[in-house]
Amino acid sequence: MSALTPEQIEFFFQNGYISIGKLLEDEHIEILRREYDREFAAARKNNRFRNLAISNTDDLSEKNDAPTQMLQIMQMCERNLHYRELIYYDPILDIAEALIGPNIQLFHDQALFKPAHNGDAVFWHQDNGYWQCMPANLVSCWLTLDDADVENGAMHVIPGSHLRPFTHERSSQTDALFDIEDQVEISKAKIVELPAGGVMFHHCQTLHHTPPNHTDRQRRAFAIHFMIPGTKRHNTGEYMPVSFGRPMLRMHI
Ligand SMILES: O=C(O)CCC(=O)C(=O)O
Repeated sequence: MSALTPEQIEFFFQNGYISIGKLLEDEHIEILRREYDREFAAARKNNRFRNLAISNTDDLSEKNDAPTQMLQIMQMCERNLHYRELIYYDPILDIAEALIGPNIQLFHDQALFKPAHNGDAVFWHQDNGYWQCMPANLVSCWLTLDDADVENGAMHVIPGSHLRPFTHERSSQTDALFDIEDQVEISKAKIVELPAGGVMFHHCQTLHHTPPNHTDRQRRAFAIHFMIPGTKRHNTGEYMPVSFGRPMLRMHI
């Protein structure tokens, strides 16, 4: 039986996102919080994280020390067994299966941390503006370890924006993509507030952004990006298959 109702699946394909609400048990959330904090503490010592903060400098070498912080660890599943287990968590994969079918491969995962007080925004973008994948049918599970609301950095989406790609210009200095807010009909934005342990899914072309966190509450989030095997990625002028080395999460062949 599908993890989503036909109405939920239709909502996703019409709007490009769906909010599921709380999916993780409290004990599981506690373990993931502990491990998240441990990994960020270790990453800070070794400088094995990135600060995506956008508002201060275009120079990547200065970003990790920036006064505003939007911290990212890529591939938590390669650093931590609890996050390795999470990418195989059946209730999440069941939803992914309802959206992209029974063969599911990991594209990548990432921890996205907005510390209290100085957590920076993630500006408006489509994930596939960065990824350049084909077919453009990847889906992401965005999971929060803290209550996420409009004040501390909840997800904002533009319903229906997944139906076409938008042009993303790239910085020649840092390779980062520029904000495309000028192309976004912000009045159409929906805010997806979630409790700790809550998840939402979005399509890889859904325009989304998260605002800064000026509260005294941190906002710890984790995203898992799922693809179908055989997905290709634009690379130096042509589409090349994404590596078969990425973990196969479900296979029904
Ligand atoms: O966690 C955030 O603040 C942004 C997440 C995001 O942009 C994504 O999951 O694609």
